[in-house]
Amino acid sequence: MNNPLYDTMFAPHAGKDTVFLHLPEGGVITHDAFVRRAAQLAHAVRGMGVKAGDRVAVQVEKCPDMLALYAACAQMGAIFLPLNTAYTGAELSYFVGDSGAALLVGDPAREDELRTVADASGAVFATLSSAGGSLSDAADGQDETFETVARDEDDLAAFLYTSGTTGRSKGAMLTQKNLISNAATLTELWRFTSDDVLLHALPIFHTHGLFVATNVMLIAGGAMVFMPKLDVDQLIDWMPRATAMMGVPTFYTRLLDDARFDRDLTANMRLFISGSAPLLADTHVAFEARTGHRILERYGMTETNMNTSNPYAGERRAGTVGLPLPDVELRVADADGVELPRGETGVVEVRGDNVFAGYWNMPEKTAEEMREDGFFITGDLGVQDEAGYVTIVGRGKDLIISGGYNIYPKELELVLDAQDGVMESAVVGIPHADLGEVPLAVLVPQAGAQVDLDAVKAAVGMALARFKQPREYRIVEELPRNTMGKVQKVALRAEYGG
Ligand code: MCA
Ligand code: AMP
Repeated sequence: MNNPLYDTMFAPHAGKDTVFLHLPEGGVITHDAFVRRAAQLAHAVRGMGVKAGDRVAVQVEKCPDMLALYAACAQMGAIFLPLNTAYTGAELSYFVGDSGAALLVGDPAREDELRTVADASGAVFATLSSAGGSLSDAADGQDETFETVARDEDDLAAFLYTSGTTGRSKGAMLTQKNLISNAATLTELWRFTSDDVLLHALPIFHTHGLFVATNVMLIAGGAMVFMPKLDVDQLIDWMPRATAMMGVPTFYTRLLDDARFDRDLTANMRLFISGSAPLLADTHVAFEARTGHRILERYGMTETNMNTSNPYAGERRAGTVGLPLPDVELRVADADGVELPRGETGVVEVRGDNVFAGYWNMPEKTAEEMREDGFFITGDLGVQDEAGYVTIVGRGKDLIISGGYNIYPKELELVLDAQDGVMESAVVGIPHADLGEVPLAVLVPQAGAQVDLDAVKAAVGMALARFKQPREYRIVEELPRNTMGKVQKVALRAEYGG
């Protein structure tokens, strides 16, 4: 193999006239057409000066060409760096600058703003969307074959930025091997084949929609119903023609809220998979009562892809994330990395080909989270039972997961603390029926000052993506602290969490 990622995921599809993407708005894209389009895009991207090893930052609405751009980057050895479409210009500037991206591909609707971002860090700018753009124009008419650039399995394939407890996002570097090994394991474990039709309503800028859902279907050779976003009507419309679905817990609670969703509608489905956030045992139970299907829950992270999964054939235990994957070593450890006896709660650590190569340009951060023996410290608190099932019982890291998106309180607190009249702030997650958790901000005014909440909200709106913004604000005289002076977020959650 001269380029393991391309040769595993994409090359086998050349010449196949089977359906790869069903487009809900009408039409299909075959496997062969997809591979040919990727080659055209690879020519276009190379024409913009991108070479193997360069980063290609992409903030584009979900569309077939965006997926083909992932394949194009694999074929030309460039590093694919997808970004949440909700990110503001301020957030994007950091990602493009930090990664040193050679090319920023953005939505034509935000061309002026994004071109400024690209210019500021010396990146070339191009546009792409389902309705076209300068990159699609440059690709149209190009040769439909492209000579695959040789790569090694340890070469980098993608960067995914993940926030952190310091408030500064880190570029997780994923190698070809990370992606291939995990997708191959999941394909086999979950028994995906070319007969499968996956309902794909997740975004493709995160691990779940791209490296789990899409990579698994590429290896299996099956089809995806490629929906722009979660739309319950569309899911219900396509369900009788599909065999599987992957989603965050909000997908499942929203389906259960719809009376049309029942046993008959799901009769053709063989598998429902949930991840990215805790699935309530209640949801699991209600889902089985309504449909007869037991949701299969799994657990992973940007840095590691997937680590555990409930079994396909064995018992799927509600409230657990299942067993370590066959090629992932997992231990529940104490603060020194020493494995604890089964049944005791500790930090989940994992080792295997799935574990990333480190954070871009942050060797000290990488070292902090990596043990000398190669185990990665996830920061999740877990417990493993005698049979090996893992339950995530909490997070050692200060993290809010809202509708499957991660929000690090520190990032919000830094913005809030900088506002006029604010002395300090604390952000905590409070329960939310639809999204699991949402952020609530507690502000302490400076002595004698007034906090202008409208001005604070406006500033937060400029700085941070909408999904990160606090849903509620409280103004208090002081924050609860322990004897060490540390803010007691547990107390804040108890007070405001309803
Ligand atoms: C949208 N909004 C949100 C979220 N999504 N607010 C908080 N949390 C969210 N997740 C806000 C919008 O800004 C907007 O605000 C309003 O909600 C409606 O937006 P819309 O786009 O219509 O929302 P939606 O379509 O209902 O989306 C909710 C969703 C979506 C379906 C839960 O967020 C989603 O697809 N989440 C999946 C995320 C995901 O793929 N995570 C995987 C990460 P306003 O109206 O005020 O403007 S990978 C990962 O975690 C690991 C590796 C793993 O294990 O998989
Ligand atoms: P991310 O940084 O987006 O990769 O999010 C990874 C985090 O999501 C993990 O460290 C967990 O805290 C959480 N997570 C993912 N899947 C699950 C799950 N099935 N149950 C509980 N938490 C999960």
